[in-house]
Parts: sequence; C-alpha cells; structure tokens
Amino acid sequence: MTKTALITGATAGFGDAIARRFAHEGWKVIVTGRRQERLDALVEALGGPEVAHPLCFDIRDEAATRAALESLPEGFAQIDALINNAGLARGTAPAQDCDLDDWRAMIDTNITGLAVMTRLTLDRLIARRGLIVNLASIAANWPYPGGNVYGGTKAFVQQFSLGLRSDLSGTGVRVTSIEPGLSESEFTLVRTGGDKAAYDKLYAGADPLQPEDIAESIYWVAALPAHVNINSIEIMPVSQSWAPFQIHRE
Ligand code: 8X3
Repeated sequence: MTKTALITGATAGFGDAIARRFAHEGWKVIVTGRRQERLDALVEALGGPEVAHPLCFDIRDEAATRAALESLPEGFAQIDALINNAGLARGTAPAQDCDLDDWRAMIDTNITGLAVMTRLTLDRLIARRGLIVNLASIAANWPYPGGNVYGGTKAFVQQFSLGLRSDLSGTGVRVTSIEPGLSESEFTLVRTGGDKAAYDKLYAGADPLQPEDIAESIYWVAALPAHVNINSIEIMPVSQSWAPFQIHRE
C-alpha cells in the first residue's frame, strides 16, 4: 500500500530534499510551507497532484494548521510519517543583544508550531502505526556562543521526541530526533538576515552537510523494519568537531 509522508517546511533546504527523496521512493507526500509558488513548483517536480499535495499556511497559526489538515483530500488523508522539519534560527548575537521578536519567531515556530502539528496529526499517525521524525540540531546537545534561544528550542524538540516515545508506547508509532550540524541551506540566509557574504564565509572550505544527506538519513529511518526505532541521530560534516571550553580571564 502506498504510504504518505507529511513534510513541514518543504519550500527549501531539508524539507525540499526530504520530499524529493520520499517521492522518489514511491511515497505520496504532503508538502507544507508559506510560499504557494514554491509549493506548486515542488508538486510539479514531484510528479503532480497524484503524488504530492500542497498545504500553504503559517505553522505558527494553530487555526490555519487545523484548517489545512482538515482540507486534505481523501487520497492524502492518511498520514504514515510526519516529518517536523519547519524551523528557523534568527541571529547569532549574544543573549544580551538579542531582539525579542527574533526569539518569539523561533519559539513560535520551532516549539509551538511543531507541538501543535504533532498533536493535530497524532490520531492519524496512531491509526497507521506511523513515524514521527523531528528535526532538532546539534545545538540541542552542544551550547555555543549565540545559540541561546535557538539551542533551547532544539533541546525542546529533542526531549519532546523522547517524551512522545514514552506516551506512544504500545501504539506502534516510532519517533526519531535528527540532530544535524553544519549544513548548507537557506536556513543560514535566514539566520544571517540574508547576508550572502556571511553565508559564503561560513561554508568556505568546510564541505558542509547537504540537504540530501539529511534526507538520506531520514529515509533510512523510515525504511527500517517496523519493530526498529532510532531514538536519535546526531550528524556532523567531517570538518566539524569540538573546540576547548572558553575561559574568560581578568
Ligand atoms: C543548525 C546547525 O551547527 O548551526 O542547527 O548549530 S548549527
């Protein structure tokens, strides 16, 4: 039986690559995002409305999320996998210099949007003994200067994933937290406020992860036998590793 994956934030980066990977493997995909033209182009690229269904809404808006899910046509109403990819980082300034609107945007999207989407699809996922994949980050595991609220939101995603596993015991639903490190995508342009020079500098000579690398990991998780649950995967490019702790000296 053809399976269906719902991928949030599919208009760029990881989400776009995940949608393409699942569709390539014969899944139907529901692709969500705020940019209708990009969703329409993606649906076209994936093979049209038999294969892909677009839902255009802002994941920070609970009523819009509910309405979008209720609008799903019969062929896309069952959900076998929820890929909670939508999320963002805004800025790398120290906490004492941060803009509260940036913090709210991250909390509303990475925490509230993800939690609402999960809650509103849980009945469908339980009915299909489905899969939830949540996009966390290495920022959930390792603090770094300027990570502040972004890292906090991703720590929520990671712990929420573990809690879901506990609550879903006996339902057959699998839950995985994916924790990528340095990855090349539009994410960084959003984080830097569109600063292409900063984008280029970050990746120069670093051979970062690509969205296809993340899509590969997530598809692997989904394709495993139904009795296997990958709790978490932390992924870095080979070029990225740890540095000594900072010590401030007077
Ligand atoms: C983003 C990856 O390395 O900037 O989740 O924290 S990193």
